[in-house]
Amino acid sequence: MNTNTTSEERKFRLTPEERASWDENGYFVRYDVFTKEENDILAQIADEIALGKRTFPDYHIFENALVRDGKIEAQGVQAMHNIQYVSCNCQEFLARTRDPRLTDPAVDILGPDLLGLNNLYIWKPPKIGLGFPWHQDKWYFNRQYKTGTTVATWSAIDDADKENGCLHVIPGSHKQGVRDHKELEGSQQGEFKQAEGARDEDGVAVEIPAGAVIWFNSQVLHKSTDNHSDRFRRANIAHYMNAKGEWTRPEAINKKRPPMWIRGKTYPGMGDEVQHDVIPILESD
Ligand SMILES: O=C(O)CCC(=O)C(=O)O
Repeated sequence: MNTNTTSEERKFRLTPEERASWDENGYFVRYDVFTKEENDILAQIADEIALGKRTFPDYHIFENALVRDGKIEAQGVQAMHNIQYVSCNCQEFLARTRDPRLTDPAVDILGPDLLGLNNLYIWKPPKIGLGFPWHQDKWYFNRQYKTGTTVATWSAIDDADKENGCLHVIPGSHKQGVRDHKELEGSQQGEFKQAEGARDEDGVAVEIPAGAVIWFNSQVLHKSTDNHSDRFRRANIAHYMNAKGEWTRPEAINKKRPPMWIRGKTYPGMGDEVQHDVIPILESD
């Protein structure tokens, strides 16, 4: 792929307003990015994984903490990691992660050569779906990758609002560095620790309809709330970094989470480890 596309050649490039919001607030929203039909395909695959109809490694599935802790009896899945890496007889998640509708704006922010980091599908079920505490994804990424800014895309599969547990952000918090994160007490989702000193009163709820996408700087403090509604609140989250990033601890590479080639060139820093295609599921998985 030609890595030197100009801003004019990228159909989905950032607008000046989006760039201003990115710089000032650390995020922006676009509406009608994906159609219902396109999102239905991803939703169907993820539903089949959650309901055990597709083979998928257990270590990429996070159970709902209420179910895990025996507090309720219900279908237990809350989130799935890295569907795009793992072969579940589908390429759709990988194609979505590389879709220029998501990656063109990321190129404007990070440059032409992109790798994909963690990818998450949150299957927040009606009534029991749990929220996540205030955190910064960059706190996690810094432990694995030496890189500058990283970009998150949060694609709404369902309408997301306060009632069903939409994303909340603290505008401008990307300018304040990465905070310490601490373990939460009690029955909570295990995925994210709590950022120190983040206050609910500084946050805003980012309510968006299905098909819309939020791009946010991974240093932005964000959280989500529990799903109190009768509706699902499903979202697909894909993260991007500049391909010149390197392993923070090369001797302790977690082989289950290699970065994924997205577009442009790769570089020696982690060249051999970059994943270009889905990983076959092994017997031991
Ligand atoms: O979608 C959510 O409920 C929270 C997602 C989140 O915090 C994240 O992906 O970092």
